[in-house]
Amino acid sequence: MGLLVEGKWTDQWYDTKSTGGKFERSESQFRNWVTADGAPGPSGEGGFAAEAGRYHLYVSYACPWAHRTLIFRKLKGLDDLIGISAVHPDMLRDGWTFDTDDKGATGDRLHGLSFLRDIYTKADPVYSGRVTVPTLWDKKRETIVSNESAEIIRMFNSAFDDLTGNSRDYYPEEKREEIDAVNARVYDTLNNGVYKSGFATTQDAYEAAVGPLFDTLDWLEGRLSKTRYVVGDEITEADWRLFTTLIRFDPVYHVHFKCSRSRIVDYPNLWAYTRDLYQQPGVAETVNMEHIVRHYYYSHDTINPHRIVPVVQRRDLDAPHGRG
Ligand SMILES: N[C@@H](CCC(=O)N[C@@H](CS)C(=O)NCC(=O)O)C(=O)O
Repeated sequence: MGLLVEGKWTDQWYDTKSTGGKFERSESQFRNWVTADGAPGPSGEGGFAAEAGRYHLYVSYACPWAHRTLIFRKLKGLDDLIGISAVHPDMLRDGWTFDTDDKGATGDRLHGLSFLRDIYTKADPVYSGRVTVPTLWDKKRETIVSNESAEIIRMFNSAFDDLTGNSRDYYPEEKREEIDAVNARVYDTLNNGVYKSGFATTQDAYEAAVGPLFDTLDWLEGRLSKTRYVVGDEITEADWRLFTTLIRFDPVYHVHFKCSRSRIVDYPNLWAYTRDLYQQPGVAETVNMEHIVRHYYYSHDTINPHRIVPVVQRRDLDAPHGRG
């Protein structure tokens, strides 16, 4: 695992020395927006109009951030408009690769390149920073539109509606304030909280992450005892952002990232809710449990130096959820 420094690949792990053992995620750098007419979005520059076949999405099936974008692509009927390439689940010295010796790893369908970093240097030959999925590529301007999943899902939610005729809105105006508030807590303590727990290199940093993490799960369990979804009885963006962490929790985070106080199956509402979301049309096919399990245990040798991939318990995600 490494990063690009002025376009050159340097093999280095996350630096936690300068932060007292804490894992700090760096900000995504490509922040343009695809919009219906190409007008600029909330950040970056304009000129990225929604068009069928113009954009290509680079993902890892293992990654919870990329998973959000796969879900929105599916739910919003964008399969035929936006192609995808999926990286290999092992992320080692070269970072994400386009090796294809694993089922589900497609290679780079667009350019036939070897590494995801090649996509970044194609967009910016002197790019410095992490090379992450998801990455949304514009074939027309030959550049990266965005590598920020929270923004890519917002684009997918509305920018292509005129082309698909699918106007289901997962971020409705009247619920935005509440969705944003839930997202903020869930992001900090849970989506990113599992990483803060797992990558902490001091006891204090670990405990500072894992305490709030389980407080949030307890809080969500309470909310889900009252409403079917986290913000009312309709599915919103907040549910999908939560789902990609919940689905990885028991097989991966509970063990590998030491989020060990409880499992999701120990929470009746959260567990039924996870199945409810999993069973929504199109969602199951975005979940690749083989890549999820393989990626984490095999790639993070600082926390699992022998790269033993555990035999995990298989749960029946298709079991009736009894909600709604
Ligand atoms: N803020 C980004 C985070 C993406 C991210 O960190 N992806 C991970 C995979 S789960 C990655 O590609 N990591 C590679 C690295 O950090 O070098 C987003 O939400 O899109």
